[in-house]
Amino acid sequence: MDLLSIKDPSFLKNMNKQELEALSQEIREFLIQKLSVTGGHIGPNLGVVELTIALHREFNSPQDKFLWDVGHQSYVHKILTGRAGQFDTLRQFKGLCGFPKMAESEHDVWETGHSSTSLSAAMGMAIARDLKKEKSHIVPIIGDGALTGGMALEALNHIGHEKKDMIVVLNDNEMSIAPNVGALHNVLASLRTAGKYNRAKDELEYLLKKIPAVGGKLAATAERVKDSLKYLLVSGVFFEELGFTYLGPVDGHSYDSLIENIRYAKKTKGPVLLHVITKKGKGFTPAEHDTVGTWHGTGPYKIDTGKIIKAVSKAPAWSSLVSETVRTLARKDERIVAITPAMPVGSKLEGFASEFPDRMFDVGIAEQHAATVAAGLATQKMKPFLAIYSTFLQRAYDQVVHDICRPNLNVFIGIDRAGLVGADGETHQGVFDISFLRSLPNMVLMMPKDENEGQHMVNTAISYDDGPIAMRFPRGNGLGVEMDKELKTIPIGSWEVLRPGRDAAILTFGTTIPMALEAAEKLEKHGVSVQVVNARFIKPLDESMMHDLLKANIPLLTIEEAILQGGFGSAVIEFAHDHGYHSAVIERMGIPDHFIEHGNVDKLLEEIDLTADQAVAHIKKMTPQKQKRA
Ligand SMILES: Cc1ncc(C[n+]2csc(CCOP(=O)(O)OP(=O)(O)O)c2C)c(N)n1
Repeated sequence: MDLLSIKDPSFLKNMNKQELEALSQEIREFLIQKLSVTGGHIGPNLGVVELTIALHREFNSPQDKFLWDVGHQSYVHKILTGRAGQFDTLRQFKGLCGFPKMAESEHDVWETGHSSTSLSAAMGMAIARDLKKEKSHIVPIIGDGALTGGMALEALNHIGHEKKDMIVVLNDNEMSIAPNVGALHNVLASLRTAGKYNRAKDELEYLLKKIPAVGGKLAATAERVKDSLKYLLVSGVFFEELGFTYLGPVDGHSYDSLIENIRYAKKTKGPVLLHVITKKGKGFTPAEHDTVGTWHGTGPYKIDTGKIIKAVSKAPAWSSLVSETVRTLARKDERIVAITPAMPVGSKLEGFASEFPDRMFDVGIAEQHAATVAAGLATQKMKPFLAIYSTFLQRAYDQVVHDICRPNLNVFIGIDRAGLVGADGETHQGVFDISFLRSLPNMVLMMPKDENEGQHMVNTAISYDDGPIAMRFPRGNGLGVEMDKELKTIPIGSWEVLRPGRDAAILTFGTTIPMALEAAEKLEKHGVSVQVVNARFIKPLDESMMHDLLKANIPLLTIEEAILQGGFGSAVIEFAHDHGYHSAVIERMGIPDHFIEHGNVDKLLEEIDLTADQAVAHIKKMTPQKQKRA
């Protein structure tokens, strides 16, 4: 069938098994082809083709509500809800979002990007439904990886207690991005192999019902029999003990099995956990055989060879630079321990893990736990390196405040993907960490201008023993600069002048330094001499340089690839104000007060006026007398 002609999922109701299977095949071919050009989350989506089709066939969306946890596996749902025609624009500026988006479709009832939120949101929706006396099925779909997140476990606890009607679909493919980890993973493994438990329970119930006039005593015995059967047949009864009816394991690629179990779940009162076994990457050999996580989300690739097309860069990836420098230091310092919340591949910790398997911990999607594990290690005079993406650090804020900063513990937080990240969009932009960390007592926050300074900063962080220290670094690769052989330490709170100038100064750090240098170059041609400062410590500021600049009474422009409120520019203004420089002329460039959507980073920077030309315009405005002279 023509996938582009799909307006809504109602057509599925009349399809027989053969037609559903043919449709699955077409959707797989469509995804493999489209994503080979745009890139995207190919593995997770190929795994849920039958599951998504079966759900849309058996429920009535949007009255029945699907909540896609993380949301990276919602492409099939997007196709079935009339968005196939937009796949050429997937994850591009103004194009189809890679995650559920309420503005895109009435079928997207919950927005995600960060994991493990679907069950809590589903609970809120179930409470609202019941208070309003409405009828609908609420169906969160959560992966075995996302289930390890603390929020999901908090929600299971609450849902089981309240006994709300809800069908939790557990999409178990044994993978997070990397292979899933943890004790819960073992619970699922035992359920997967328990096989026929649910059917056996059904059969027993059927038999019991056939016995006429079951008296109280017999019924009680029957309950006990059921209970012991449960223990007999299932090595882990985790979900039933939590108050859920456990259904499964269900073959997530068999329509017979899926439809039968979904129908049974719909009839069951109270919360149901439908345990569906799927294969990530199903139908595309390289993705199906992926044991590392390469095909979880990729850039464009060649379909015939399965080769991922990557821009070649001679410069190291920032994540590698940081993790490999920590690894080098770990050879000499046995106290160094690395922690990742489910991102060993993205954080390029594979090398560290293979060399120091006892000192590397993938804790699952558990950022809060990761931060406090780091704090616990630090109390014992170990040197924890918490490798975490800026966006996911948001989830561990209280742990950073309460467990790390307050007791002033020596934790090194490597803040990866700081700044705009591009295609993943609103939910993943790393633009808030400056504001939320700058306000914390004891925190040192820095960002290097290039990978050479980056390696020295890692060394600085590991040698620092006065409390928490964080280094932000961007997504992607360094600049390709020459690397010093010897690691140095950088004095805390020290900035450097990259280019001298008399008439104005630009204070910036990290990725926006080239923009500042370009602006200074252009302004030179207009007769304006602009100093460019590498303000590599965002906290503490270089107070002596700040005083010098403010005493010189030249206009200052701050530039940051981060949200303006409470950011670096705010720190500079606060400093000037607090030290009585009331006539100081300071302007700020950064991310305005709204969430930044998906798209190519350069395009996004242009959209929000974060460009060298805008810096030129700011400085020109602040130096009118120089313009006349020029
Ligand atoms: C809070 C948070 N931490 C980390 C991530 C990064 N992340 C995205 S998908 C994913 C794995 C999810 O695994 P699972 O739920 O099993 O889904 P699958 O991809 O296997 O279908 C991770 C760790 C995230 N999205 N949110």
